[in-house]
Amino acid sequence: MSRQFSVAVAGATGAVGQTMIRVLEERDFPVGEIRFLASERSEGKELTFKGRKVVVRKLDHDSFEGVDIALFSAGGQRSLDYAPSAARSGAVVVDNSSAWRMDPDVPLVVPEVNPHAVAGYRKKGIIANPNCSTIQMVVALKPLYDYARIKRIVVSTYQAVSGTGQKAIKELEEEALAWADRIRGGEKAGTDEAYGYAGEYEYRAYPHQIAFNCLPHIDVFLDNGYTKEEMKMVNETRKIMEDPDIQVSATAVRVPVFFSHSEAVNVAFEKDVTPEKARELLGRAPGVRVVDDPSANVYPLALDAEGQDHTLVGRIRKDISQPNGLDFWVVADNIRKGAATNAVQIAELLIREYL
Ligand code: NAP
Ligand code: 12T
Repeated sequence: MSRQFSVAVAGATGAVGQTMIRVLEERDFPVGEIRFLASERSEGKELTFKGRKVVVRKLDHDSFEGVDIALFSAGGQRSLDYAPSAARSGAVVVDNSSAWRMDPDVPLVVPEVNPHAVAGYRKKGIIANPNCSTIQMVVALKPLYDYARIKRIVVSTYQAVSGTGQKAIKELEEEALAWADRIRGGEKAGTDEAYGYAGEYEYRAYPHQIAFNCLPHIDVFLDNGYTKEEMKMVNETRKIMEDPDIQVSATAVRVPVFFSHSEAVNVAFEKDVTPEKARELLGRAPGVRVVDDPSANVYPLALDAEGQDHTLVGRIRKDISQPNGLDFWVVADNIRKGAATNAVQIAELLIREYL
């Protein structure tokens, strides 16, 4: 029988953790023992893995004895506090938070783009999973980069609330249901009373109502006027593509969508890439599906990407404003390819090539 691995999931009760568990099952990852870890709030709760009940334990420094692979998605602070303990216990950590991504001794990996970087896990015992918005963008850019190099990227994101976790999913649901109640209760559509909360509601996940709104604000604002989410797209793209000269400017926007991030991407290449060439390159790129027949109303949609693992690319067209430019639209499930699936793919690469 081929080798089986002891796997721990830290943050098992969360939006990403729950999906990670389902992805391990679906992909038939060779799991021997499984450990589910979360906060003390979840201690004793029962989750299932392949039909068996597994009791959730409290994440602690001694949680990783005998663990081969520790998948972390319990927030950046928990990654900073506990990933080194897990590594010291002999586990290889695949971390979903932003805590370790820019550490020069931690590889930042998208298996379709820089699988060789996994080897760097030996330095700290930690591999970082990139930000969801970065992952889907570099999956689409890699085949184009290999053909024509990239000088500059201008990207605007339309990000789902699930990226913020379970409380934000609930918040959008509650805001939408409250709106429906007000409309049914006779509030006139189009009035502030029907669409907004007019101060009666305490926002928890975001500083403003997210239902029927767009918030140009994801993660915290930095001194340069960008948000941390936007700067992740700049710095992580350079690290994953191994090209510090790529210029990136990003605007990250939260939209009232439950699952899947969409992105409008504008790229300046070093040489011309026709839309036909781009469709050909993307058509045979791993992890990509070209969905691009606008005359039949066919283009990537968040609802179509939801629940699957491909990065969908469409609306591919020549940028009329500059030489060697392309515009396109990229959509992927932020919880699957943007987090859980990418992390499990990294673990698969690790056990296949290194453990
Ligand atoms: P979530 O739904 O809020 O879940 C948070 C998880 O962390 C829960 O399992 C929670 O356990 C656990 N947790 C919180 N505080 C803890 C503590 N003190 N000790 C142990 N466990 C604790 O959030 P999520 O969306 O799953 O996100 C979780 C992490 O993944 C975050 O670090 C986030 O940055 C990262 N993430 C990454 C990407 C990406 O781009 N790759 C995308 C989304 C999220 P309880 O249920 O017990 O509270
Ligand atoms: N703030 O992994 O709010 O760095 O959508 C991912 C998603 C951070 C991250 C979000 C975030 C990350 C979000």
